[in-house]
Amino acid sequence: MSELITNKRAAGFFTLEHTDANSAARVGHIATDHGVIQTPIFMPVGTEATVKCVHQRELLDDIQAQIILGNTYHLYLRPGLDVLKAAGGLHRFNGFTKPMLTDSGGFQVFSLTGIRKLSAEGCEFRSHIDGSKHFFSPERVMDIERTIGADIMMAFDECPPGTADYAYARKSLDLTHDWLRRCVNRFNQTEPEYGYHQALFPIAQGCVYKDLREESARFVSELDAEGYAIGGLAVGEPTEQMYEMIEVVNAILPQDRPRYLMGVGTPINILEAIERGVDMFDCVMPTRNGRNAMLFTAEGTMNMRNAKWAKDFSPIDPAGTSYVDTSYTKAYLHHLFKAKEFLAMQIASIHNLAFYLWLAGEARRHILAGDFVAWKRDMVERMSRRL
Ligand code: PRF
Repeated sequence: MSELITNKRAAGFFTLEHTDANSAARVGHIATDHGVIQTPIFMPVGTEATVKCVHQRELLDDIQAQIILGNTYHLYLRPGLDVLKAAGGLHRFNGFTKPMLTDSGGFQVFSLTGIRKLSAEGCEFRSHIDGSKHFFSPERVMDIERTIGADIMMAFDECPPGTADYAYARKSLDLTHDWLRRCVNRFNQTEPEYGYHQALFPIAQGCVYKDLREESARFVSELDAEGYAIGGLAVGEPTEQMYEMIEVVNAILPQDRPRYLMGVGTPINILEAIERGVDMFDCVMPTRNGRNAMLFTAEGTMNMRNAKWAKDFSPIDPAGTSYVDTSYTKAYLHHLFKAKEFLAMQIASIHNLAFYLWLAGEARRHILAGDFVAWKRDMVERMSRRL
């Protein structure tokens, strides 16, 4: 048994406002010292202390982001802890005044296949920037996340590939649970460095194996954390298995704490997961695919490099909520992508993020209105089209 997480806020961190009568979908809010987050929520990814191609003003006013992500691995390597500490933490450094969450590096470090060495103690890896050698232990990662100063810190875990066999998954889960115990101990021994509260979210793993997922969900639930994450999904396993594992884990996680599905996914994945009781999401898809000319809309996806848009002078997305949707035409955005203009990537990133935030907001509205399941069914069908 692990030590409980003791370094926690006295009053309510998460408030569950409403649960859908016809599904496991929920509406709630999370209170942080940098503001309130209304759930379900999508969190734009700001790996290197910026959401790529997007100004803070667009994030806050236009996209209506309520929380963004940072990455421990990247921020530790660059700008480095000395700079972040001198700045007074990540909020002061990048000027984002709303809540932030840092992923632990558990995922990034493990994508460095070939330049990492895993042991019970932690993970040695080489920097993708200059090849220098570094070591992440659970204790070190907690200390780094304290120095970065996000409102929500993620535990250090191992994320095995979706194709991992049972023996590997079993061994990996034991390691993740052992690291989690060590994260909790270090978290309890340390304090926030900048005077505001930091929450620690454990991550349930277990690949696609139901018994391991149940064991992990029970293990993390006993920590009495302020919130929980589901890791190790959308890493190469079939989508139906991902949905099944979400159901298995959410049946065990406490109802009164937020659940965060890490690194997921398409707009359809997000609605399916909301229906199964997930509250928080992050994914590089809206920004990465956007930079690659792919736009998500309520009526389906569009590849803006396609010649069919060359003379389409209709707005990018007449129903879109962002100013870019109605200020620019499809033909113009097509031209910008063909010309490799930076503005193309900016417009596409802003559009896609505004769409993801709109989608999460609409899900929230329909859960409260009691017609979420029917709305979701219709949206999944509409969004499946290729325009
Ligand atoms: N662990 C961590 N970060 C993550 C994941 C994980 O399993 C995933 C998996 N989809 C994305 N990001 N720490």
